[in-house]
Amino acid sequence: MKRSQLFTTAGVAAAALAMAACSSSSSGGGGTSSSVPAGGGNTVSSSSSGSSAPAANGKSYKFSFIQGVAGDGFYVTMGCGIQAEAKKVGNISINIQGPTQFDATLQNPIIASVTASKPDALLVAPDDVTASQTPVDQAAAAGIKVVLVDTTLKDPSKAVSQISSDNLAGGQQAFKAIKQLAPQGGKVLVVNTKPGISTTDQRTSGFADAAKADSKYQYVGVQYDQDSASVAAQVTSAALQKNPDIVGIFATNLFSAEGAATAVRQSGKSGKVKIVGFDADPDQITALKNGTVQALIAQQPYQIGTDAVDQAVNALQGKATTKKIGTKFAIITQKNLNSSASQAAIYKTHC
Ligand code: T6T
Repeated sequence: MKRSQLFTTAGVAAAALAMAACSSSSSGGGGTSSSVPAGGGNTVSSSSSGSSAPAANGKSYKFSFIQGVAGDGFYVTMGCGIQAEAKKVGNISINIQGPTQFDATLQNPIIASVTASKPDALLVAPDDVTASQTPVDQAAAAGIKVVLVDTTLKDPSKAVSQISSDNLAGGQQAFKAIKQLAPQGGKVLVVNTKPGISTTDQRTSGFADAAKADSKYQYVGVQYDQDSASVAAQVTSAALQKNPDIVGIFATNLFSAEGAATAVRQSGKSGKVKIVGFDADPDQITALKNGTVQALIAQQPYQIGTDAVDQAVNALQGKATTKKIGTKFAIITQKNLNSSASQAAIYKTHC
């Protein structure tokens, strides 16, 4: 897999922000023309077949990808990587489904029905570290090769591989970014999805621990938005009313960042309250351009997708797998936004 050199590791991310230079990324090669259409019911699904080129061992495979939530640019982009890699390997059909909300009670029945359909591999972003454990374990017990993409479980041992960003480090880097944007210090807030999502919990911990350890800053806690931009806007507005002297907000994912940006703009504090958001979908990029958001930490969902296919194929062919793969971040700022690398790091709305 190609990994752009412009992708920064967490360790150099803050320095990259300070320079506001080319710390951004490419999300890899182009995707297939297949897309994930919005559908009715509580799932969104699509299928696409790979090319007719045979897999290395001459077999054809059926893969399922279950997103954390449908209609999220992060998982759409991951699906593009999955489909492109499946096409490259050949003879792999891909079925993509996701719940309409980031909620294990909606996702678990999808995992169960996919398990019943007996795919060769299940690439899944579990919605809850605890509540998703049983259905994912049942898939593995049924002989399906499970790859955890993005989120993880309390016990990930049944998976042949898990692939994600280093989310704890991501939260720490977000605090460093806030420090550079608001060097005078002051109150800082986290806007997060909901407890139990491994990724955003880790980002929050990374940020909170770093903020609490710095006496110039006062951590005013976390507000939960249920992975909804409108709830994120409401809770951010309320927090800004309660603490009008907040200097920085870390929004732990795409919808949190969109909602936090709306609230800061509506309060007339754009540019005064600094926002660092995880992820980089087109709406977040608009907020960055408008000056409501100062920095976006883009992940590599496309890369996670291509790596996941490769790990599943390795497992199916009896080859060694890599138990844990960490993908990188890119920091996008107004200054580097127009670079081709930053443009390539923006999440896709379709493949
Ligand atoms: O930030 C990503 C993903 O890493 C997280 O697990 C859930 O939220 C996103 O999908 C963005 O909305």
